[in-house]
Amino acid sequence: AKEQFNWDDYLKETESIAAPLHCFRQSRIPPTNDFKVGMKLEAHDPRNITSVCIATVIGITGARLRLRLDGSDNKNDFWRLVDSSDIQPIGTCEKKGGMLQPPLGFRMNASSWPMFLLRTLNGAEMAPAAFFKKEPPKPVPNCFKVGMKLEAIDRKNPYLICPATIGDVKGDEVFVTFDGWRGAFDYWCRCDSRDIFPVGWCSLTGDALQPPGNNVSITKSSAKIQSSPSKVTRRSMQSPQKSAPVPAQRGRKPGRGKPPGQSAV
Ligand code: MLZ
Repeated sequence: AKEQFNWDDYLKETESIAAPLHCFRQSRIPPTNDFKVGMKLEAHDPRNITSVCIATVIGITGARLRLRLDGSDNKNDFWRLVDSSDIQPIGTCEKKGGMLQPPLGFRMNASSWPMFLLRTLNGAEMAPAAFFKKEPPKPVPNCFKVGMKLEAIDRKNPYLICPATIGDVKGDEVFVTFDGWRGAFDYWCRCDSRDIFPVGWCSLTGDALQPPGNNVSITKSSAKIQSSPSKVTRRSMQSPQKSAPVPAQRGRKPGRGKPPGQSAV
């Protein structure tokens, strides 16, 4: 059976430390997620953040919601924490004197928006205001340091939360590097991003933390060509910027496609 990823062991193996809780814009105890699939709410359109749209909860994962904008397609789902300031109860926009907007890429003619809005809200199950939690305050200075470990959303596969390492720090920004993926998924973000979490977050929310990249690929696809299995494990556990450059795929059979850990999907 595949070994389960364990932060305590991993931190020891990599001789690294977890980024302290106070570095993150996350509540110390993840907010409870009371939402149910099918409930509707207001959300900022991720592709057009000035407009507030109607969204439906399509899925629940840990402290996050998988959302789809009403009138949009099924190719642009997005995930938000229940304490995200991007979401609010239905009625909030109107109370503030705003108007609900059709999502970018509204499937119908723009002129049919008012009627669509009436129909989509008629008889809808609206998420109660108590389900929305207050967004935690911004951490004051950027206190991340290079080499610190964290859990981060893979922005190319936003349903995934993966073990990561701070690769660089510049002003208010941090470079998030995904362990075992050789840079393919890395990104810069603000230190107060809602996409990064302290070590242990997933085990508190019940999310499935992904194992580091090479760990899986190497043991699966090239175990036979490695001389020492213990070396495989140790290398796979190193953070990307610490790992020795990977030798040209020695002993790899030709025509097997990309080396492990580099596939984008
Ligand atoms: N489908 C992809 C997921 C990669 C996830 C990487 N996260 C940092 C793959 O398995 O290649």
